[in-house]
Amino acid sequence: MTSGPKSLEGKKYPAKQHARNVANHFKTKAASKSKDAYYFISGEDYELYKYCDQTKPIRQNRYFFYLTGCNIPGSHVLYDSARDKLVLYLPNVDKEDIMWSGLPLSQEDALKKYDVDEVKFAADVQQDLHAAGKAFTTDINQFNEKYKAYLVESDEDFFYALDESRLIKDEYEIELMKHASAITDNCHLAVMSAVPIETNETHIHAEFTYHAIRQGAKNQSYDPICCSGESCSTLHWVKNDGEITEDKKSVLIDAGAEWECYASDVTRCFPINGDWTKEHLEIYNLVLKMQTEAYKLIRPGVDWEDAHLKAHKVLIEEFLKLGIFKSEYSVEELFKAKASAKFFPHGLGHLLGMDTHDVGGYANYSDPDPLLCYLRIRRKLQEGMVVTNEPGCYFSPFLLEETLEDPEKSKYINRDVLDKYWYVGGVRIEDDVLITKDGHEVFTKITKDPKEISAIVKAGLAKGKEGFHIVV
Ligand SMILES: [Mn+2]
Repeated sequence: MTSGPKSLEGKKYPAKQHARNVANHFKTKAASKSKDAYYFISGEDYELYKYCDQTKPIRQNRYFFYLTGCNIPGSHVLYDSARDKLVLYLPNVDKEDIMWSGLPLSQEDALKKYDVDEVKFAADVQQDLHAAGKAFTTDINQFNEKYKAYLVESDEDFFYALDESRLIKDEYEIELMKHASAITDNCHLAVMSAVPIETNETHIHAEFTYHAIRQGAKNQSYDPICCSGESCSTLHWVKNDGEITEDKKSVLIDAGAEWECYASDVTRCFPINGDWTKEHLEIYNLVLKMQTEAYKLIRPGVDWEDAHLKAHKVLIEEFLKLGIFKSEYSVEELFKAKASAKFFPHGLGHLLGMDTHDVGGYANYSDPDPLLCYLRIRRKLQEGMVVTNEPGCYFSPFLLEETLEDPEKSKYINRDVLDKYWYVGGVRIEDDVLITKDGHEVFTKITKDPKEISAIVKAGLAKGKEGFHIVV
């Protein structure tokens, strides 16, 4: 699977339609400002490390990619909305570069490859911008500074138009994201299957990225989060260096491969020796129920907050059944007291696209409500959005310290029951979900059934260390 999805063969990334979508949103938001407007965005370019002739890794500017589908460093794009004309500017051809890096893409081939009306070179940018007069851009930076006399940066309405366009994924983007998810499924399966050679969190990180690169995905959507035991309670644990000793019992891996600048973001948990402990399985099933109940609400028109708060209610109900919350309190009382906030401190999910936490969610991190302040989508769901459904439940001494020390907050909790769960650390289950006309479609196919997971881990263990090639 080192080449792209078959369904996209012979098709172009729909850059022209993206430019039109931006223009439509811009018109609706700011009619006079957007009239006959030009948009100009510079892509990322090579930069050297200080005192060194080595280049920094490049992550393409997402707004530039959205309007071109082009990953060539040093390119620019200009859209003339009045004439509906999209021009891609490739970097000037430099003979010395050819010696080191080989022949660049020709103008003719670029025109065949990209969905643009014309392909020019960077040397033409100045005169074209001069003819345009003014052009909206995202920001003035090191790649477009020499054109700043022509550029209008950081316009709120222009950003709004870009972000509202990126919010709704078209068929081409959906195929890229499904492909990223399929690669990620295989990587998670590989990680679950290779426990004999995973005696440190680093090995899990290695196994995941190795299998992503083998499938042609050279970039990860974000730094993989690989934890075991109590480190599973740290939401963005990226040290990934803990020894995975038998006593830790639980593993959590949150990682996703990227395909052509499009992300996947998936979390799975499994027991180290294939056998779930009682407490680990109880929390796993609880989180699975949170996710299942949230799925029942995931369709166009539903407020994301409602799905998120539903997941909190499920956590409260299950904590009452497990005895972690005292049975003298009702679900409603516990919900009003926001007693679940520190056990499920993040949001149910976020938008997913070119960015892992994609644009257009309008989070409100200063919301005083502890149940909502980290929720990254504060709007109704619409067809064509891609979101993650990722409830979690954590036993973090750091997060719970204040709750346990405050009698008003700790009165809901049976401390002796809670104490049995610290070693689990945390459980999160995360899948990538497209909002469809009538409901949703889940991209991620890797199993989350605890019995199947157990069987996969055990089959790997049965192979023993000798079944794998490892460098010690
Ligand atoms: Mn996520």
